[in-house]
Amino acid sequence: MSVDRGVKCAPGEQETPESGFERLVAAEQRVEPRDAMPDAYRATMVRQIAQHAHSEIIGMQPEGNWISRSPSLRRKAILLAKVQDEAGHGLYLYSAAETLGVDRDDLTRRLVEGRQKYSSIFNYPSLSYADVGVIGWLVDGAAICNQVPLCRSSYGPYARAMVRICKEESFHQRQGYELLLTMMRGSDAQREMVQDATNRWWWPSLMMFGPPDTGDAASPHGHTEQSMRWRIKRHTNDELRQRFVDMTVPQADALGVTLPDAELAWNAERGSYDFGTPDWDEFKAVISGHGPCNAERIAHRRAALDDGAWVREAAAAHAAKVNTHTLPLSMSR
Ligand code: BYC
Repeated sequence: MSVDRGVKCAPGEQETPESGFERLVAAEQRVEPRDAMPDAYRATMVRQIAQHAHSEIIGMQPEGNWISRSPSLRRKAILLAKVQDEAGHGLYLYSAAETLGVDRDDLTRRLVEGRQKYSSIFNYPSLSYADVGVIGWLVDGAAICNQVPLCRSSYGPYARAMVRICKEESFHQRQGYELLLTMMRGSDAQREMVQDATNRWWWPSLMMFGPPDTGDAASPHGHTEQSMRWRIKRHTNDELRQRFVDMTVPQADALGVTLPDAELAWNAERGSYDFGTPDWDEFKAVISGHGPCNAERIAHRRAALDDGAWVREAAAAHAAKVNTHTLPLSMSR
């Protein structure tokens, strides 16, 4: 399909699918499913959106672990709603991926067979109820930092899905912080639980932003440069990581917890916090399947897929029956 959203090529210039795509992106217009796009752009979008969708679905597990052991009915209702929101995010994202010509079932197979990644953060265990609060505060906080710029991502269906997801993530972050404030006003044992959870989730939260932009731990086949040219990504991984640290340090102070980094210090010259280096060897191990919970997370997802097969078959059979009854004869064959 040719590109015609008021983005015209120069007089005398011959329009090609490639130049149409480039002009669209340069003009900050959205690329829509029927627009011509380079195969590599399509493959990058499928990879990123699928990885994101898988993260939302696998991300239900660490918190879902605590639903039946919530300390009150109110906390249970809040957590249940939050985990359901993550399922919804997964569904928006799989739908966005499907606009690129891939199939959700196939993406799920690629996940359970270890052929597609999901966020490193969900391969850590949630050991106490304070983890529910810290996941909301730090993990959703990092997600917001990373995802707000994606609302301006060049691929239209992804950018639009991100607008709604970010609104819900902001709400999630506040519920986590509110839970932690309540625990910090409680007993010494509760304050210790919050500090312990903060100690365990801080460094993995910094790793969510991906490998560093430069240095030995940078990815040898990193995507940032190309993705920034295509306006999929708007900032590098390190820029967003810094933004997250700057945003979170005052929140930790207000809460009364210590972030587990001896190198954390305000740098007046840069107008930002200096901070230590995450353990990039650990990150590499986690994203290549060797984190503390990788096997458990995938086994759980695979079991849910197998256990739900009869539901999907029944739903498909029902849909076929309803369509046969309601569509005109010419359309029902
Ligand atoms: N974990 O060149 P890079 C949530 C991989 S859900 C695993 O920087 P890119 C939430 C990367 O895929 C949070 N793998 O890549 C849900 C690449 O792999 P390949 C999920 C990672 O794509 C429930 C290689 O490392 N958010 O918030 O330009 C409850 C090189 O990296 C990770 C999203 O998915 C990682 N952390 O940038 C609560 C956001 N980081 O190709 C909360 C959308 C990197 O070598 N995604 N890799 O196999 C993005 O913004 C980007 O894809 C990333 C990575 C910034 C994550």
